[in-house]
Amino acid sequence: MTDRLNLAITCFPTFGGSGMIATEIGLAMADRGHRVHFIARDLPVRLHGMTRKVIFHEVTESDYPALFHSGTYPLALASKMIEVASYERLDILHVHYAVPHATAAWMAREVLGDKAPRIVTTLHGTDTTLVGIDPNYLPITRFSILRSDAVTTPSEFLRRATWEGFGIPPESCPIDVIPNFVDTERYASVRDRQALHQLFPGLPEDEPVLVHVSNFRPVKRIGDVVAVFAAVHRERPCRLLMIGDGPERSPAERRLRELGLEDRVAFLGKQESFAELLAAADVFLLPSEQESFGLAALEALSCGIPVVASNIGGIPEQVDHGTTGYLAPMGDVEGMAGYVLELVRDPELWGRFSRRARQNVLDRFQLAPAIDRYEALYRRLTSCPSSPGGPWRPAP
Ligand code: GMT
Repeated sequence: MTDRLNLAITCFPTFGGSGMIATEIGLAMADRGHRVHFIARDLPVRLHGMTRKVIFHEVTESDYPALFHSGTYPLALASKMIEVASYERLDILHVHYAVPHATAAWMAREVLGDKAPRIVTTLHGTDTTLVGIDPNYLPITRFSILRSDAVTTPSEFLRRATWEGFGIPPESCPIDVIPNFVDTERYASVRDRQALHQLFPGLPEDEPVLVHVSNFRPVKRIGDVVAVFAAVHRERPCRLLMIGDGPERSPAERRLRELGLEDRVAFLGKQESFAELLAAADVFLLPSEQESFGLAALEALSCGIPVVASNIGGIPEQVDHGTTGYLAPMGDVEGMAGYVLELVRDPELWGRFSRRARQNVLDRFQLAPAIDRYEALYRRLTSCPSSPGGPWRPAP
């Protein structure tokens, strides 16, 4: 084994934290001299313009309509994994999001036998807390997690939720917590209100701008984002910036029209880059029902923007209540609105939160130490002898 690892990453190519983290890991590993492949349905969003650093393998499904009622993607993915692993002699296959990626990786390993790369599965949240534990997928997801050579989660919360949700005794599946990270240079605390003036023409200097970024799924409680904004606006005129898209966007736009607040809100849809907008805003809202980590909140904190969020999942592991943001019980929109008002009414308090938010990210959530940990994990696995035709960990 040479020092240079041959690594393949599988992730969802669309907008969303798991794909972003997977892409950043791949790019950082390439910067460290490793040979990096991506195996995915499409070029991951953050790889646009970066393709010369890595090798991209597109997964293509065949269309055979008379027979296939639904997607054969996991089979096509497993086949592509087998192909790439065989011809490229992969050391590591790192899959992000268990459903269906960990299962495709397990299928590939079965075919490859002792030529299989080591498989790392990073769980991201709904693959454990929602989709993975759905009885329609639970047995195969549980099995695929157990058959991975290593499993990681971005938070302590998700580690526990995985053991509990799948009924896995911790000793039969050690899980490494490697917190998500952020590029602190890209998400910097350079405040330029000018960035907001195009979106909100005539925006007064002292008018607060609240911001939310997500995939607008029901777990994000977009209705609560609107309700918090409306409650704050009653006391102190403000604006709301909504970045991302998904099924809850239209209902939110409808509700804002009913409230007569539509002119005070900008919906930007999916954006490839929005750091300068985050940095120019005042408070980030994340009233989610589920959040294994909440990467968007970390990006806001990195820009020095205090976060007001629900006190659930992995959020308290990165947002310190009363120090870098405020946490309230899920659904407590009045409480969250009260916290936003505290912050926007008191510039000194806001400044303290902002400085500590940035510092906390610099101290705990930088990219390089996280990449060190993934690299050490890969090395640990590749230095471990493989038991013939199976994982080196005890079988489930
Ligand atoms: O939030 C989502 O549904 C998207 C999902 C994803 O695949 O990107 O996000 C999950 O992974 C992110 C990256 O680790 C985490 O920051 C999010 O908290 C997590 N979402 C949930 O747990 C709901």
